Amino acid sequence: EQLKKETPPGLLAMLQIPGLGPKTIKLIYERLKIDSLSELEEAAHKGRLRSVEGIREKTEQNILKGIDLIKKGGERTPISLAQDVANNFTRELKRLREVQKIEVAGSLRRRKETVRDVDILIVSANAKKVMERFTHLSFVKEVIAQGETKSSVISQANNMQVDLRVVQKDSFGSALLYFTGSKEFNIKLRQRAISAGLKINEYGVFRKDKNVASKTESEIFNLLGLQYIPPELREDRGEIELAQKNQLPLILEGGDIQGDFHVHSSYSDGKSSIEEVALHARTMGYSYIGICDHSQGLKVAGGLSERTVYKKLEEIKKVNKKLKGIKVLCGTEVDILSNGTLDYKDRLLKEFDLVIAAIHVGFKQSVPQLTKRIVSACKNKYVHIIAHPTGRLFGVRPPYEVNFEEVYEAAKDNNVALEINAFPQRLDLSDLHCMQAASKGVRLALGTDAHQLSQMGYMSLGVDVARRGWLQKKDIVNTFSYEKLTRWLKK
Ligand code: DGT
Ligand code: CA
Repeated sequence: EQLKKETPPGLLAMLQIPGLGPKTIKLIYERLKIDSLSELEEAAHKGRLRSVEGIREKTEQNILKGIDLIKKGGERTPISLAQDVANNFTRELKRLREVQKIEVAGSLRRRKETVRDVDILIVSANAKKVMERFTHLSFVKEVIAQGETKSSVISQANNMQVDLRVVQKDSFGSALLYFTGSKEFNIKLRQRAISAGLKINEYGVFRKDKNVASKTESEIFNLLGLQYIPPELREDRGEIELAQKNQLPLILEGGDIQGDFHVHSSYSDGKSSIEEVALHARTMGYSYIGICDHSQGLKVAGGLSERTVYKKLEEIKKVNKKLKGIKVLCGTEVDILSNGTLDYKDRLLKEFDLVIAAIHVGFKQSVPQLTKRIVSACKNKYVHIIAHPTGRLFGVRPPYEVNFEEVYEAAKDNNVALEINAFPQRLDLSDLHCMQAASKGVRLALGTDAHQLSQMGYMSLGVDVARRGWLQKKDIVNTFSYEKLTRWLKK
């Protein structure tokens, strides 16, 4: 940490440029007083780097290429894409006989909604072989660094950086703990260790010079007098203090989920029939499934006319008669129109088992206008859930702004749940908003927004958000039994 402070951060950034090592960076820094990527880029463009010994025109071109790559890779990637990248690597590396253990660490293990780079840890007695394979995988675009214990590559998919570390079997727990982070969490943990007369690093926990815990994370938490802290909570938001008092919240688990409230069928813009969705829900172990198609105004998404709504109600009755072990809820994702009214009249809304209200138009309205629209939807006695409450889409549009205090209050007062939309581009509400909402006594409801059967698997991304938001079973409507749910739906 001290050396980091003494070194201009720009020099460390330069180290990420493929083929540019510390010696050359030092020379560039000393001769040309360059200590940032932007200055380096400018100098390379002007051909000024060539005045440093050992740098030729070709080197300059490579440096420019490398800077481009870093700029692209410097952006954060939504977790679902990062997970795909990680899976590509772990799938291949697992096939090596030399790999005894493999685990993803970093922000991906903490299930953060976006990830900068993927961190992989491997236990192996033959690091060299593992590194050879890693750097030569077919989907590796560039090798940034290849060393004995650490290598970094850029993956073709998304230009994401992937770091691999090979560690000793005996220090796997401490390495996993360290490289899972977060950095803030690590710092707090280290302070704790120090005040107990211990030293903690990626090799173990040391008393004097004796390594007293390093094999597993559990054994390290234990030694530090802490409950095991799930990776999703490791952000230094008070979890260490609670773990010390044995008071960590028992956060939601995937197995607690009894159903999905937000699936589209071929009645609107989904790919599958009601029965197909129901059967798939049953194989997922659910006891109920909410099929919410769009309302009439949303023509681009095949919104249902009043007549079609009645047809759908009839079909769902039939499917419920036919299928055992799964209850289908006839739902709608009704539009909250620009003027704040809903896209169906109350006399139609009351026919549905489940009503989700959503904003799909008029995103550019003022904060008070948008807030008022959501609040008035909460006040409608047939509305159960507000879908994707901030409307964000990663890489497409930022969240619209609302007055959250007012939204939480309206949701709580009217017994309306806020959705955790688990569709990969949405993850809306986010973890921190979930935490706030729950602390105000607001319930949350998970929905995948699936438009085809495989997308119903996005539920786990919603569970991740809930866990990062410290949510417990009691906060989540999807954990209700069918009986409890029907009581809740009647309001
Ligand atoms: P990101 O930005 O999405 O890749 O987030 P992380 O958390 O994966 O961050 P990364 O990849 O820079 O580092 C992986 C872990 O290594 C991090 O969560 C904690 C640990 N770590 C990294 N840098 C430091 C540091 O300067 N001090 C300490 N104590 N731990 C660090
Ligand atoms: Ca990372």
